Parts: sequence; C-alpha cells; structure tokens
Amino acid sequence: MKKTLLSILIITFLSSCTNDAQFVSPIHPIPTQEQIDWHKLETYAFIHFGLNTYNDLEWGYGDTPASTFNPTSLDCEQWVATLKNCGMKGVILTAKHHDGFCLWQTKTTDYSIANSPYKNGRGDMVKELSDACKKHGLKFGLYLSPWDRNNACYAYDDYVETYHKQIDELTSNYGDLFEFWFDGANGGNGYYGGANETRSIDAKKYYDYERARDTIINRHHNAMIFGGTCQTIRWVGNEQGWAGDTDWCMINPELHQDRHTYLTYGDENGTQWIPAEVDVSIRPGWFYHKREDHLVKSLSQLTDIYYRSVGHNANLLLNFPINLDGKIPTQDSIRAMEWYEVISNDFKDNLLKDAKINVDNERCRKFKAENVIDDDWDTYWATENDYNFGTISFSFDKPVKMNRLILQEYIPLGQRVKDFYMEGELDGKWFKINAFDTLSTIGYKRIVRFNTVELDKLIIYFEESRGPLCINNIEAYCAPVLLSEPIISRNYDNLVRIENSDKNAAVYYTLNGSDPDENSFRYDKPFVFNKKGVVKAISYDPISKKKSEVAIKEFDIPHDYFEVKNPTDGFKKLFDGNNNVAMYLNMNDSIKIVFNNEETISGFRYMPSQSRDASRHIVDYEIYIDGKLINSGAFGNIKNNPIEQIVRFEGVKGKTICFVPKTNTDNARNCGMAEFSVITD
Ligand code: FUL
Repeated sequence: MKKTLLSILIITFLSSCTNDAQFVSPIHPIPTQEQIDWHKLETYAFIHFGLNTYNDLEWGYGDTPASTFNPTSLDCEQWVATLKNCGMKGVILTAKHHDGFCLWQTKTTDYSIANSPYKNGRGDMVKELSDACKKHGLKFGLYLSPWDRNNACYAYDDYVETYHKQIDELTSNYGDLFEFWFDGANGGNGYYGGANETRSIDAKKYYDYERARDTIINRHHNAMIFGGTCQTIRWVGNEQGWAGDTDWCMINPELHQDRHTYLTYGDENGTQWIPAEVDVSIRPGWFYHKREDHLVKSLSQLTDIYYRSVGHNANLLLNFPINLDGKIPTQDSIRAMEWYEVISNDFKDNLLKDAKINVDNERCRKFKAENVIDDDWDTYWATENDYNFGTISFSFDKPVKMNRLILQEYIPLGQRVKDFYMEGELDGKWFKINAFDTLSTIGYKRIVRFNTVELDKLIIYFEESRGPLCINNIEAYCAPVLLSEPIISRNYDNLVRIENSDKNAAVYYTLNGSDPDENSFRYDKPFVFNKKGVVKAISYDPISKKKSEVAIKEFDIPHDYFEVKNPTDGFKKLFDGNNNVAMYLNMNDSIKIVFNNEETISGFRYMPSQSRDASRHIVDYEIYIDGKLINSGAFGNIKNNPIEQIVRFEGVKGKTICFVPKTNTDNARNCGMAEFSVITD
C-alpha cells in the first residue's frame, strides 16, 4: 500500500503533468504492434529466382520444362551474407512466380524443383534459404503468385484448393515468416496444362484471401500481408523505387483499386493503417538476364531510391536477381554493399546530440522537447491539446554544416503532421532551407535532403497537424558529396546532350568505348554524333576530386540511314531521345523502316513512355525482315515495370524491317512508343 502511494507520488513529481496532460489520445487509425515492428525493419530484400532465370524471361508462360532449372553452384549462404552486409533485415523469396514453377518440395504439382536436375530433384530452395536465414539471423518471407500459368485448373474451383494447399505447406514447414506476398498480376494468357488460352478471374473473390489470411496469421502472428483483400501493408503504386513526398500510412481499401497514385501518396482520411512498401529491383528486370549485366543501378540511383522510400515513410524491398550459377552476381553484391556504406556514412554523426533545444509549446515535462534527441523511440515531444502546430529550434555553440534532417513521429498514436518547413540562422541572419522535395507528411520516418547550409541555429516549423504534435526523434547530418552520373541523350538532329545535376561538377566523355576521366573530352555543349556507337560520361568535382560512376549510352544506327514508311508523321518522336513523349500507333499499323543499304539486323530497342501514369505499352509484337517473320514475343511485366525492352536475335541481312505491335497493356486501339531503334551488326 505504502509502496504504491510512494510510486504514484514519484511518477506525479517526475512527470509534473496534470491528469489530463498525462495522456495523448491516439488519432485513428493507428498501427498494430506488428505493423510498428515492421516499420522498424526499414530495408529488406527480395529474391527473384526460378525457371525464368534459366529461360531469360520475366513472365514465364507456364510451359518451360522444369528440367531447365539447373543451378550449378547455388549458394544461399552467399545470398544471406551479401544481404546482411548491406543492412537488410530480412529476405522474401519467390517460392512460385506466375509461371507456376514451385521452388519447394510440394505435393500440389509436378511442376516443381522435384522434377529438375538440381540435387537430382531433391533440392528445396525454400528450406535452403530459410535455414540460411535462421543460421545468420535474417527474417524470412515468401512470395506466392496467385496467378499460375501452368495449372490446368487455373480460373476453376480446383485451383483455389491447390493454391490454399500451397499456402498450407509454406506456412507449416519452414519456420517463422515475417511477410507473405500476394502479387497483383492476375489472369491472362497462359499454358494452363496445354489449353493455351486466356483466362480471367475476379481477384477479389476468386482466391478467398480471407481464408489465406487466417492460415497465415494463425501460424505467424507477426507476419505482414502484402496484396490481396486482407493486406496489412500496401504496394506503393510503382516499381521504380519511390513513395510520394506526401505519404500517409492510411488508405481506404474500398477506394484504392487500380489507382496507382492513391497508393503512392496514401490518404489523410484513410480508414485503415496500411503503410507503403516500395519494391524495386537492383537491375531493370526482376529476374536475371545476362544482357542487363551492365545495367545494375548506380550508387547514386540506389541512394536516391533509399531517400525516396525509407526517407518518404515507406519500407524498401530491394530485389536481387539470382544468376544462372545460383548466386547474386558479384557486381550486384559489391554495388549493394557500397550503397550501404554510403547510407551509413550519410548518417554518421548526429549534429543535434548536444544542441540546445527550445520549443514554443510543451504539453508537460513528461513530453519534453529533449525527448526528440534522447535515443529512446518510446519517448516523444508532445504539444498541448489544440496545439496542432509548434516550433522547435536547435542552437549550436559554433556554426555547423548540414544537408540532411531525419524526423520521426510517434506512430503508435497515429500519423499527424501535414505540413512543415525549416529555417537556419547564421550570424543573426535568417534564411529558408530549401528541401529537394515538397515537405508535408512525416509518419514513421521522413528524411529531408537539402544543399549544405552553415548555421548556428536550426528551427523547424510544424505548420499543421491532425492533432497535437508527437515527435519522437530528430537528427541532423552532413552527408559527404555523392556525384550522380550524367544523363546522355541524342535528339532527332543527332545532337548528343549530356546533363549533369551536380552544380559544382564538370562532365567528361569518350566516344571510343573507354572509361572517361578528367583528361577525356570536356563536355560544354551538345555535339553531333550521327553514327552508331557508345558515349560514356562522368561527372567530376574538381574540389573534392570525386567522380561519379560512368554513364553509358549505346546509340544504334541513326535515322539518316533509313526512311520510315509510316502512316503518320509522328514517327520523329521515336528518334528524339525524349523518353517522356510517345508516338501513338494504331494497333492495325506497324513501323516500317527501309534502310538505304542492306544491313545485318540483329535486334531492336523499344522504350515505352516514361511519363508518369503512361499507359498502352506494347506487350506482344512481331518483327519481319524483308517480309519474313523473324522474331516474335511478349514484353513480360511491362505494365508495372515499363523499362526499355532490348531484344536481340541472330543477325539477318535485309533492307526492310517491320515492327508490328499485336497487343498492348490496356487493350486500347492504339499503343505508345517513346523510342525505337534497330540493332545492326
Ligand atoms: C510484379 C510481378 O508481375 C513481377 O514479375 C515481380 O514479381 C514484381 C515484384 O511484382 O507485379
């Protein structure tokens, strides 16, 4: 009795809060404890591996023989070591992709690893990877494609049972799962046990996601569910690696169907806490393709992705394609580790640690402003009721330089801040700090980037919030310079332009295939390059003596070497070097190119429009050379991941090439093409 009284007195004294002020009421919706734990993971990895790997495909049709799955030196420990070395907290494996091929010993189908040469049919990738994760302390999750282009019963009741048996096997036999991924791609053409037809389903009803959720959550209480109708985390609406600069953790699941921008930005008035996960691949494709070996994302691209995912209140799911040997390619692991080093160096010394803090409003001492720098996630600075705004300032003994700010809200009480900005003071003069992107929401984490400023006082103005402020962490840093590689393009007049975003850096380039350095040609204005060849360029900062990675652009034979016999004259857009502006071609038409001289034609490049929300990308196509069908195919996953499509085939001599689009992503009467070029030997 005495003890209780004493502790009440101590708590009251320490907090010196009135009863009312003791509690900050949550603003709903709020996250579950499992969602909070998931937010704290921040970065984890995806692994895409399967039959597609061995058949150079993104979306297998469901008919490639299981016998082609044949890794020769598979090493899950190498995957896990790489992922741990680049700070990943977990890994999600594609146990089955749309082609239906199962990477584990399943009783549900013969289309599995059991019928491949790998370990004479006794291998089990789900087991091998989950064991390696257990051994090295990584969390483990699974991707199980609902769409199955191999299964004869797909779109009928029997397949639903098979699918649930697969979920049952995967959730029973491989230990703890932290996330289960239901992909959104559903229905369409496929092998379907030899039927070779198009089948469609109503994804909201067909799979019985409620039952799937029950199976998963009964066995793995902490697991997050991605996709389907019972999701606890959401797709961010693109596969390019960014969440909105406004990013609410809430959405109204009834509203979001097929509205990608809704998913990117979330909804301040959303009815459920369903935060965004950014999924993106370290290479253009999700699966390994040798032709993409030189297209591993650069350090500056990956770093930008980090800032626009984790720094925009989303988790980052970074994909690593496994190569034919069964390993993460060396250059991908090196790049990922370098990237982690960049991120770690960016956040090395928190400049706010010893700063003097001032606020204009504090609910009471329990919620004091100093809580934002005390390294305790569960303590926070809160303002009084009705103070849905506030300012906090940090003063330094001597001027400091900074270019990064981290802000976190105490999300167990809901996401609140709607608008904020920052100012600095140096020698009594105030100035606005201009962030690289629009400042609005914070959520679990917001990282603000700006050009380096020197200041002796930093002040943050929280202008508007859904309730009293609850900020649990603020940090500031001065990140070292990281140069971005320049962007190379060629316009219709064959003028090559090399754009550089770093204002202190100069650009150097080569035309002979060698890597440029500060002794190569210095770029100062666009130059004519009217032949095929490669341009390589770097940015170089003479002050820090740092250089960017090398930008490489391969240019095919320019349009002066041929005539385009096209029904519309919009075709110039195909050769203008502008990936955001597309030419629209009726589905009955084609691109017909007649060369001045005979050429050996060995492929083509098609760039779908890169403008935001572009649609009508080509899926199925045919290529005729001098009237003969030479090549045909489909660009798998082009709807969600509209990257440049490069197709190569055995060289064929000819004068005329005809590119015929057969279908597009939206079943529209015309299709979009931003760029097109012909690869010649
Ligand atoms: C997409 C799929 O269609 C891709 O192939 C990939 O698996 C990606 C993660 O999700 O929607």
